[in-house]
Amino acid sequence: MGLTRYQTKRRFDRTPEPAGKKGTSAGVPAPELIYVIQKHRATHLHWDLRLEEGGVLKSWAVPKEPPTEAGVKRLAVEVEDHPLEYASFEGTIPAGEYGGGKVEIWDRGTYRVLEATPAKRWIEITGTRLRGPYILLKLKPAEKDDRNWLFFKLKPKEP
Ligand SMILES: [Mn+2]
Repeated sequence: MGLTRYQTKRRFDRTPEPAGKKGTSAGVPAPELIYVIQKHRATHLHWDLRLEEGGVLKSWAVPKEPPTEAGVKRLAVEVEDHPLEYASFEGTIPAGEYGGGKVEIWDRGTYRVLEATPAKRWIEITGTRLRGPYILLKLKPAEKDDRNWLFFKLKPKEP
């Protein structure tokens, strides 16, 4: 995924520059990965954003409804990784258990990585409610244990 941005900017049938061997091949988009958001009526209603990464679902709890349009920024609190099978989970976690409350799938589909660093994910989401380019941005990248991120949609030409 490190070369995706380099490769998408160039037409390797027209430039003598190397296409690069790592990452995806020129003209071939990054693989489609699991994207899901579960609405979770726990003690505090929130939306769990989950993105397949490295064989698990990276997860963020979003306290307000995730944005479908550019211009709305949401706090997204990083939580523990979940197993891939969790993407299809719906049901009621019993009261008194961790996360007790109703879980329902609010949106699901796929996403592609456009650029990823430890403090940033620039992704293209193909869901039903959420579609298009989104950013996850760590608020305090220097603080390793800080779990607060921002989640927002980009206008088509950004960044
Ligand atoms: Mn949750």
